[in-house]
Amino acid sequence: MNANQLISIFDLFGWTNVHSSTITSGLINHTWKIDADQGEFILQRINTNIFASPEKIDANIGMIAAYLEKKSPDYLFTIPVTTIDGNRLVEAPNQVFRAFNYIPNTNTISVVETADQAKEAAQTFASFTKALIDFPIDQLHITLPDFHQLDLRYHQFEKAVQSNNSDRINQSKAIIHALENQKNLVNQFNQYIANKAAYKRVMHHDTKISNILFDERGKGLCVIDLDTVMPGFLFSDVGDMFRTYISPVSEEEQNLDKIEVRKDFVEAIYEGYTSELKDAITQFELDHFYLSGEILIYMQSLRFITDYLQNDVYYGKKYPDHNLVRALNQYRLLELFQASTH
Ligand code: GN1
Ligand code: MG
Repeated sequence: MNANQLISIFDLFGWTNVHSSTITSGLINHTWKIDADQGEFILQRINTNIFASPEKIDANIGMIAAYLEKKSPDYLFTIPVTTIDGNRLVEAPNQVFRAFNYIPNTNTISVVETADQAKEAAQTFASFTKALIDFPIDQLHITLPDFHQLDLRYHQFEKAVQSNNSDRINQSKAIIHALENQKNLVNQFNQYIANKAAYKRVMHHDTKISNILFDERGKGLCVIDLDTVMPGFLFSDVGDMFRTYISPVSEEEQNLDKIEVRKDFVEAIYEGYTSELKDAITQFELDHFYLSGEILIYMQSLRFITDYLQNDVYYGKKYPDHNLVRALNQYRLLELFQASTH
């Protein structure tokens, strides 16, 4: 995307004297902070190779906003601003843009540094699901079909292993074997989703801590990055918190010896999440709380190695074996997490 294209997007929103700076960092979308005469905004480019139907995302956000406004008017929820022509989405080839008002005096956190932060984040995601506990869930669009379907992710992995990418398959023999040895998790996943006591809830599906806006005192104000908000099971949000909060280093860390499970952070997620959602959470969901972490960490390792075997088409790479290293990183985390929770 060149500067002129970006400027024409600014024009559609009616922004003048724009100063823009890149702020993230996600593997899929791109985000800018905008300072203009009209105020401060967050501009996002949605990758439509991955999110094929941005209008479904927008419809979900609109329905949820309308519901919350009626039922929980104090709940802070951000909805995209409109262009001069009254549109919340701006279409360009292979990409779609949208913008939000920037909420002043808020911070994001990129790495979970304290157990208190983990607890606060868990509470903030739980309160989102809690505020929507009676939302007519069938009205929500599925923005990414089968997103956290472990069974399907495993099949995609198997197919990638059977491909002709012999160099990369040779490079990743050990991790392929290790992942195959953990296939029992796929069975446990299938039993989980088939159980009547596993409720469908409004899940965020991307509960990394950078998807929360905090106030200056470290209190979670609201959840952001709502593209994957759709019906799901509790394991999705819970599991992705374990995956992304418990280790002092992220999935990007190449020195695997730095990966750790911080037990007090594991407890903090449990405390924060279950205390907030206590009236709704079922015994079944509690019994499978830690399994959620195994499912999501395992799934992420499968997804990274699958992408490696498919030449990095989904996640991209910054160095040659990037997705192999990410897969190994997540596998190490899985082993450590299993050792600490079994
Ligand atoms: C992607 O782009 P980002 O960081 O928000 C991915 C998540 C993965 C994550 C791993 C739509 O999220 O599922 O957990 O990368 N989102 C999609 O970093 O595939
Ligand atoms: Mg995301």
